[in-house]
Amino acid sequence: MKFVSIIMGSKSDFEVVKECANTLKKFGCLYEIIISSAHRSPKRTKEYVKDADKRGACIFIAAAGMAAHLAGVIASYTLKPVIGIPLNSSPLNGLDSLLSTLQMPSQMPVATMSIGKPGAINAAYFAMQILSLDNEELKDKLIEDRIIKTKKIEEDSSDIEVRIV
Ligand code: RP5
Repeated sequence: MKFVSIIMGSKSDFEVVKECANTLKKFGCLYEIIISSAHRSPKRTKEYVKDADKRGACIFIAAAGMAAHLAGVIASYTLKPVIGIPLNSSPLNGLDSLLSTLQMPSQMPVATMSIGKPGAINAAYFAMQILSLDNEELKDKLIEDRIIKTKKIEEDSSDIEVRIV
């Protein structure tokens, strides 16, 4: 069975990471979610990734703050795509986790999203866009979602817009 695996570095990350899980849920996308840290529980992280990979995880989403090595470490244990969510859990406002998630060496990619909640939601969308390559039902749901968003912009604008001519 195919599923998306979400891993976060700490319980304190859940408030933001649940936005990712909720987005996948909204589209009926199967996911697992666990806490495991690249630094505090490296053995658990390695074992979980290898096991989830075998059980059908087709995309890994890694969310971490501070010196955020979680996504990169996960990428070292799997060939499945890894999506990183840098979190704003430090006095550096997430710039530290953004750079440590994003700046991977050559030949070890991590698709890094924006910091915090927008990144958590985008991670789910990015994962679903990959899955929709061979899932017509999911693709149709994503197309419908785009249509709704476009209509909303037009409606919002029509309430306030002023045009010359
Ligand atoms: C990272 O350190 C976690 O991903 C979290 O964002 C940050 C702080 O963790 P806690 O000290 O709140 O557990 O590993």
